[in-house]
Amino acid sequence: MRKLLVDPWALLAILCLAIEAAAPLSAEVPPGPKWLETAVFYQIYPQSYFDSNGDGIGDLPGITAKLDYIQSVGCNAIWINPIYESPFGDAGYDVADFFKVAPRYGTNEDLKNLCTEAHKRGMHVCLDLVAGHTSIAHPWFQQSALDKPNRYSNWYIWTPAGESVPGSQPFPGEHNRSDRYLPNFFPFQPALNYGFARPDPKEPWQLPTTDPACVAVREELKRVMKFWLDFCADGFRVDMAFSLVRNDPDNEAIGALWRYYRSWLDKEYPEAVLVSEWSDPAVAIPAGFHIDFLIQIGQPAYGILLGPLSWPNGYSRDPHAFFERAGGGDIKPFVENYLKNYTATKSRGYISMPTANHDIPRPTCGRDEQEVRTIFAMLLTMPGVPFIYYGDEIGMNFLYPAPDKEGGPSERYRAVVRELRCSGPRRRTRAFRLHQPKSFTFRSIRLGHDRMSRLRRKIQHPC
Ligand SMILES: [Ca+2]
Repeated sequence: MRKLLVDPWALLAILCLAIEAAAPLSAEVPPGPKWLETAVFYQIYPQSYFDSNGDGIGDLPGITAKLDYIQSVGCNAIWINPIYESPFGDAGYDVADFFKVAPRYGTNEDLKNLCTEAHKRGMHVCLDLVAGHTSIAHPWFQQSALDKPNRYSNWYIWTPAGESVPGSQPFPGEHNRSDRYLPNFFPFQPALNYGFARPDPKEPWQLPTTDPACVAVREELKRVMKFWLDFCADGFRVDMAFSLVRNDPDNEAIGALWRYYRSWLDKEYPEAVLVSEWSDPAVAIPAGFHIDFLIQIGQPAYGILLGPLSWPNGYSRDPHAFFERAGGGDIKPFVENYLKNYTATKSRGYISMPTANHDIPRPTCGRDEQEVRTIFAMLLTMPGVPFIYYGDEIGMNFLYPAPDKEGGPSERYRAVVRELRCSGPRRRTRAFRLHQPKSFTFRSIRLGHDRMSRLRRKIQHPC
């Protein structure tokens, strides 16, 4: 058996030398707000962070109460997963009102207070921007689904009822159109219509990106960003940022769309940042993002390194990851891919590899403390902006199996549709609120103050 703690460090040293060769000390600092150069983010999944009122769900006052703690870890920025009004079929990634904080998390004023307290401490607050879709409970979609044409009819992508378009969904209801809509992920997340880069002339339902409806959607997203930036936010992490424009094989139209937003931000909000869930830095950063996550989707780099979706099997993992004690992985494809992306983007933006996120098991899954410390030493000293998934700073375990409270596709969808069938249009929003879980529990295992102190030192003094 190969020894884990020899090969990784040797190869890490080789990687560092390669990065240094690719980026001499005189390398240009990427454009963007100055605060990004020293930012260390703390990602918070709000429902299972600190619960200030004891109702079983984490909330915004709870995050505010923990700002000193977050700062003590060495973090000076936070990204909060979606906090907007939602039926919570997908943990808030099914937004029903982009301009309102979900009552279970508090109020808009609670968010403003959180930002104020963060700014007092020199910290920054980024929100989650769910740009590509809404909930079927969103008023835009409910209007769009009506038989009678209206302003919102083409804000979503509707395919003819008699045409078999992969993935299209019916939306039953007494006054609803017979067309089918295209979801962006789960069926209850209809895709907003930013248009098709290359619409098929034989398919008139495929609108070009210049169609007035698509332009209206584009401008509405800008209005959402402006609302929160004026309110208190310092930027956004953009959910599925790659997904907005359809049939865009060269990424030209999606790149143009995000460059449009970035140009506007640079002019009106130069201190604001855009972080993409794209996992293709060579595309996302030229498209205008300050930071792109290199994660478990898209390119295989992060998967080769951590195998976040691989399963532990004794000292090995299936499929293999580089960070496994049995040493069955191979770091070369990661190094090649990382250097290719880094070389292409180092003067334009940042590549960030988080310790974990809300979509993958924590790195403690199937690993011991030595292994996790080795992983964090690498992730927190690589170029780019560090992102620490809440709880990783205390070595929180990954609990499996755990009950699935939010995020299931089929059962949840049926429940939501059932509710819509039973509700008149004016009652629908209230009906969706009833779907919020009554409680949310999250067990954590704190592994000791000494580990947290070591990690804190590593963050504050990475060299
Ligand atoms: Ca609470």
